[in-house]
Amino acid sequence: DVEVLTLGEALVSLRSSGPLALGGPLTMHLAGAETNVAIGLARLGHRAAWVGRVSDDELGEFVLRQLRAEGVGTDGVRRDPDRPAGLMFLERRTADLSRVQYQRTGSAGSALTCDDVAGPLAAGARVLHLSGITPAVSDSAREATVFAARQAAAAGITVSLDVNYRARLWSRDAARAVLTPLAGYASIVIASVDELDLVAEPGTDEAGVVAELLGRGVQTVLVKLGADGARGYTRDGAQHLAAVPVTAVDTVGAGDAFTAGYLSGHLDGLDLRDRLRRAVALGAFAVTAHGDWEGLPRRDELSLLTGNAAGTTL
Ligand code: KDG
Repeated sequence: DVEVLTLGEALVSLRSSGPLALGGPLTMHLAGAETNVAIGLARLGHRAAWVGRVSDDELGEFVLRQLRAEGVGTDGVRRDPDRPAGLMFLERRTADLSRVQYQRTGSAGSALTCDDVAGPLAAGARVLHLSGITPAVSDSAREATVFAARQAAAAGITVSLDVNYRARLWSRDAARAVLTPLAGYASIVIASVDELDLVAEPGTDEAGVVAELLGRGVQTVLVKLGADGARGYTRDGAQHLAAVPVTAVDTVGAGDAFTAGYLSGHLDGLDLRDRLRRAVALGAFAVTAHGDWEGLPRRDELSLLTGNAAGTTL
């Protein structure tokens, strides 16, 4: 039985080591916010499953192989014979600046439907994790996301929503119009500071957004602060946890790692502080390694960055 079910679009990410316009070698990785979360959870030994459509070609095969290798459940994955894989180019423009370019319009992943998610949802899970990226990729994916949230909430499944605003996919107003009602189904809402007013009235400050969400039945609001750690809010109060000091080489995927760590703590029955501790620990692992999820820890590695000073483990 599945502990965390998630759905969305998996992308093939092609990473450059220099300016894209100059060509040169690209390395191929699996990307996608929801698959990142599923992998983070599976690495820690949780039963995580991902639902989505992948292309019926070698790129779809690549996505499936990566997920299977990481122990993510793929029973609910559909192969789409008519549509290509969604691509994401990650251009390392300078050592300090990376740029994203998508080729995902009309992709297999964007063709997700309510019908694709109905079966896996009916099979049950403890948590359904959604991100604000999926409803941005197509009308049918938006309908599938809202359907999944509604079904899960009605079935007593804990719904987790990471706002994950992607400016290349939709405007803030379009996102707010979908994500604010969607948050009403969620028990856990995760956002960075600049995403908070996408689940509330525009211009609402952090305290106002938190009060509004808790008033609407959300149990926990998590605010990601990057190198400053994170804040967690429940009706019982607020907690701030500092980030783990590490050398960041690649921040892509850090938010998904944070979410995986938090959900892992939730599944393990930890209190808010210890959930946040695990969340920031996973965020630290993500930023210290290249790739969205490649550096995430197995359970026996959880204290690797926090236990001792950095250095060589002999
Ligand atoms: O969180 C990292 C993701 O942004 C990345 O893997 C790609 O899902 C992705 C997206 O749509 O931007």
